[in-house]
Amino acid sequence: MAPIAIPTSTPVAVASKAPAVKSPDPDTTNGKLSPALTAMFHNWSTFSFAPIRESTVSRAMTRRYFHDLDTHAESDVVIIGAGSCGLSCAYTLATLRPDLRISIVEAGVAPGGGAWLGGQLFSAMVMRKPADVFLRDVGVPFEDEGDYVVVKHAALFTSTVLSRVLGMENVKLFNATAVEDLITRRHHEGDGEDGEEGEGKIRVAGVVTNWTLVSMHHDDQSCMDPNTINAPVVVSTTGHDGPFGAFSVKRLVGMKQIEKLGGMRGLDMQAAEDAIVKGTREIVPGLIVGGMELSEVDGANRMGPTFGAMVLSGVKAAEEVLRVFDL
Ligand code: 48N
Repeated sequence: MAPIAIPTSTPVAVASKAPAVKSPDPDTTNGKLSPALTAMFHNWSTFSFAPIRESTVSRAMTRRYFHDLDTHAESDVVIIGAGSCGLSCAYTLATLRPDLRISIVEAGVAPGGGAWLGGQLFSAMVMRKPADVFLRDVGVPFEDEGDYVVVKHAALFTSTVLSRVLGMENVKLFNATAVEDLITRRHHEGDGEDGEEGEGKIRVAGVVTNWTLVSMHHDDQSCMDPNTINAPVVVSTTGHDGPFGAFSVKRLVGMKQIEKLGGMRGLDMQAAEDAIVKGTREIVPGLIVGGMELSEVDGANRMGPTFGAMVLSGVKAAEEVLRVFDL
């Protein structure tokens, strides 16, 4: 068999660095510290914190946390996974619908998923256009390289989206908390896809949660029952790898709601990103899947170290939620 002709790759001229597109100036004091902070310099000998009792700190944390647990026990939307897709969905949805009560459940202590670095531990993050539209909306500065843009450090993207999302009144992040199952209802509305009775078909109606450390030790501890969050719509963006990767779609196979997973295919940037964004959808009633978790159910290619599909899949997932709500 003739050897495969490998196209001789001509070195790509490095595009001249366009000036970084600056996000709107944050409300700094134009590079100066406030007078109150400046006054601290050289006055440490007389410095002292206001008095406090330990129980005051404990109550300040627990009172708020249990109030949030109580309030969000009934949420309008739960987003599983605070990676680049889940956070982009949360930003879009919470911006469009500040009336919706949105819970984000993230297994890691640190939200952000795989978006703290660009690829192979390099720090710059690449996004193909038109994903720069999202960066402008959120206010993430980037260098414009023509068909793609570069955020100088992936953590700049993730921390900016995180700060926007966490600053929104209608969003609560429950991190270090794993979704370890889905709340379901029998879905009797009409026939199933292939004409059977609705028997066996389910509608997702919320999530089952536990502290992640507990979820990871069910095999070596006696039963440690979970908690729950009811919600009519769940968005699952749990990624394709990691200890809980592709969580919800694997659960759907276990519940016989989908026959089997398509399994993520090899890396093909060009094919993968369009497929993930266009394929973001409601997989079973009440459950929308986006980001790299979708590659596992659809058998889409992976795209490697480019994140445009993650943010725009999050935007599309938000649109799918609104479609369900506006039904
Ligand atoms: O960043 P990920 O893993 O997932 P996405 O889809 O937001 O972004 C994927 C992206 O980082 C890539 O993989 C890039 C583009 N590479 C592609 C390639 O070809 O390699 O975030 C998922 C988040 C993580 O923070 C997990 O901790 C969390 O979801 N998570 C969960 N949180 C709560 N409960 C669970 N059961 C659960 N499972 C995962």
